[in-house]
Amino acid sequence: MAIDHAHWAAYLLAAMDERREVQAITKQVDELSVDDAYAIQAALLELQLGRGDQLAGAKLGLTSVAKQEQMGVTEPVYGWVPASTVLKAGQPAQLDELVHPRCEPEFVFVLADALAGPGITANDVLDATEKIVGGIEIIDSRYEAFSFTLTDVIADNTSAARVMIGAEGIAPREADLATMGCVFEVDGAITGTAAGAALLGDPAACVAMLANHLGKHGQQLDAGWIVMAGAATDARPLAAGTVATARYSHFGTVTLTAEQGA
Ligand code: OOG
Ligand code: MG
Repeated sequence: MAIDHAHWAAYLLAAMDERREVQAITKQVDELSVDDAYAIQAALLELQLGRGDQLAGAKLGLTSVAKQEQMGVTEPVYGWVPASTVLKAGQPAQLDELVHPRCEPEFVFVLADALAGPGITANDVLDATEKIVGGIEIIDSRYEAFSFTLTDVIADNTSAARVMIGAEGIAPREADLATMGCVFEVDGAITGTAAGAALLGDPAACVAMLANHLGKHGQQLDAGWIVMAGAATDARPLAAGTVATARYSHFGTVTLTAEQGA
């Protein structure tokens, strides 16, 4: 039977709004193709933009072995960053707005120019990049037990929930992206360490892959957007009082805290 994209988009938006887990879509339909999953993701974004949100950027996910092994999904995925999900520096995450959040460090590209695939290379990405900064993303799968297949997580906008971007950045060719490092600490304990090369060998190549993926759908990465290249370590639970710190070799330290909320 044909997949009703609008239905599943509304299903996921309700889970987000009501902060509750829902059953994975693939447990309820015979087959969910990658194209159907991106169509649901697009319909979900339309619903969010339709009530006044704006696009602040895009993201890759599952671009590192650490993440692929943690989630049991072995292909990269792409999603959107609504402006309402970008936290200001120092702004605590409110747990009452989230389902079962996790946090992870991100290398983030800030684009000076648009990137429209096909044919975009890592070099093109560097040419179009204003700066690269460090960040921490909060992912919050809307699915039960944070468990999903490839197409489920695509439909769910790749678990995107919040992101905090650090203030310190570097020019795109100021450092070797493969060896730039990140130490991720949660409540003072080091939970992961990684270099840029953890992201399919080159974070800029990941961004190129995203531009080329969007090109196939007649879309592009816009000037001024932030683009997350994907977490280089596995994600950690974010509970009330958690302090997550990502210490980067080139972008200083990004600290995220979580509060229970109202
Ligand atoms: C999917 C989103 C993955 C990343 O950086 O790998 C992601 C998930 O793990 O829930 O954002
Ligand atoms: Mg991520």
